[in-house]
Amino acid sequence: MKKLIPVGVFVVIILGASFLFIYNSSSPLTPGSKQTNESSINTSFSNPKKSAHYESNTPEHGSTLAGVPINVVINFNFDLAVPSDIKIENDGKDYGIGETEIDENKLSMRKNMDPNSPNGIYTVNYKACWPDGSCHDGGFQFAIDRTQDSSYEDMIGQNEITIRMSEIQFMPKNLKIGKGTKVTWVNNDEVEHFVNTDSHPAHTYFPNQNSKALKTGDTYSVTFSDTGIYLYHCSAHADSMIGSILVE
Ligand SMILES: [Cu+2]
Repeated sequence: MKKLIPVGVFVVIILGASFLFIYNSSSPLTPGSKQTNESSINTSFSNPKKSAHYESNTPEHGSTLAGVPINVVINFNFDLAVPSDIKIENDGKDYGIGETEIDENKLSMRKNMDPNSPNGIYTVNYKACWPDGSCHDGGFQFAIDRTQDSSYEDMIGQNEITIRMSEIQFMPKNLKIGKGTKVTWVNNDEVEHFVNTDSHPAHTYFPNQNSKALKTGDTYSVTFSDTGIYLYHCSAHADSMIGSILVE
């Protein structure tokens, strides 16, 4: 009789552990409490689920964007292989366009997004697969809320605009431009700056927007020919020197 008690406790622990395991593997995103303020939509995000070899993604988990991202990009530290896949859903509808693409260096995969995607919370579920044929799941969320563009400087109608890099800031930091606008960054600081597309340090969201080191007086230009939001930063000051361009 004495021996039965420890055995009973053992059985309960095993049952409890199996239940937790099943619960976790059947729900890709567990309810979370990350909240963002100043948004007209209810942005309450689930906790992200990170797969093996995951590094970062753009848009970032829990971010609320003033426009539609041109694509969703997820970065890894291991070679991706088919059939890796990204799904971008809102209210049960898929807003991804075309096939999931694996970048040439095999460390990132991306899916283009419908430029007419409505405001709301988007859930990204992905399957990352490796050369040995195994796959792992992951997921995260972001929101689109076009009313957030009120904090963007409206420069629509100008064919060429300049962003100054001054006092370790992009000035203006957030701006709205029309399709086909040429944007030129100029470094007015004594220290070196960079223009790098998010995330840091993968710089994969919009690979055409990555400069070399810019010394005092150096310039760098990009012409934006597609609508959407372009999230970027300076990789020398990645925590504080961030900017965003909304192309309409
Ligand atoms: Cu900088």
